[in-house]
Amino acid sequence: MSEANKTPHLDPAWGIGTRAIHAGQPPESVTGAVMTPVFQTSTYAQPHPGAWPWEYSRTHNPTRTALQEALAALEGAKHGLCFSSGLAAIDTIIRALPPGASVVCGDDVYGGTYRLFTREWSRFGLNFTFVDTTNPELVIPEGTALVWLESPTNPLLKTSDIRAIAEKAHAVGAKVVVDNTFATPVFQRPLELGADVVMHSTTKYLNGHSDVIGGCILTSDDALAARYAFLQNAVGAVPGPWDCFLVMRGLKTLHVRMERHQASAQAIVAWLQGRPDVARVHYPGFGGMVSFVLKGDLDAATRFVKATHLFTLAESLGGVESLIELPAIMTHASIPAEVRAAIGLDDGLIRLSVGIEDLADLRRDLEGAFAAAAQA
Ligand code: P1T
Repeated sequence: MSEANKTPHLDPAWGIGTRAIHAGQPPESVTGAVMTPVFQTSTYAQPHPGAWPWEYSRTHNPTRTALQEALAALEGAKHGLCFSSGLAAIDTIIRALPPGASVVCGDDVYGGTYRLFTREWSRFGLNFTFVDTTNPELVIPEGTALVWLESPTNPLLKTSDIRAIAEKAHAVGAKVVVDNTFATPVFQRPLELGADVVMHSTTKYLNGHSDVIGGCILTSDDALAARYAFLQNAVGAVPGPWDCFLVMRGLKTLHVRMERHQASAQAIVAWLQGRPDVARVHYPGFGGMVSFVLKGDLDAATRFVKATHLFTLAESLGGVESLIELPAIMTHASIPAEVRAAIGLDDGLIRLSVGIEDLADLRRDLEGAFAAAAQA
């Protein structure tokens, strides 16, 4: 082993920024390349049949391994596994359950999560109950196998007491999964709060540049990790090495980006709250996501989201560029209207992913949209 390889994969003393830049990513052993190479290969030459640790890239790929170790280090997990999308990661967690298992799920989740649970996995005899997990009186029934939390939620940005819910869940033998996509490990590390599993859509803040679809699962539970690793290989929803490289590259600035996303989001929230034409603002106090409701009808909200220029009208979130959307019509359209109404997801709710452009320019862009919305 060369001098270059003395860099540890992970020093437990490292903070979140150092982890994002170095964990799992020592200089490469052959050339000393500082950046983990893109091992763009499907297979590996073996000196003897079965005698090589690398056999096939669905099973293992060094670029993916580096990303998995980096992501695990960020969440304080022993194990990390990457998937071809956030939904593929979610699918793996549900697929790992026994037939007939019962899942308690937060009532405000990404529309694609709701669709996968209700329209696909329920066909195989799994039971999903949607509840308000922000309710301190929440009861986790005996026989629950899994509690699924988004905190903050998409798109209403509600937060749940992960520690209290983990205690209640564990008392009945249930595992707790937190979709930590909105918070990122910069602002919240659910495993430290008692959750068993964390998942992310790496498509969002972790990659941060709106050019990759990906997902990951992070856990310190050896048995669950072994089950997920089996499924990663057996089902095969793996990301390619180039996408892994891009997420790793994006990760290196995660902590710096998140500070700026948050500072700008907080400034925009304070400004929105002071406006007479805003009926309601949702913000959990941290992070870069904001949602709000205008005074006025759905047409006004539609005029608003069409009038911004820097805030691009698009699904997704968490990139350096600002995005705007109407969840009821776009990201959460697969949730039936009566279910959306029951949880307070108004048709006119506007969701902002506040990017890291200059705040004054973002404010001016929103000013223009308020003016356009007011012109009936
Ligand atoms: O898009 P994908 O990488 O498969 O991740 C799905 C997903 C999972 N969890 C949360 C909290 C998410 O927000 C998403 C994807 N969300 C959007 C595309 C969106 O605009 O809300």
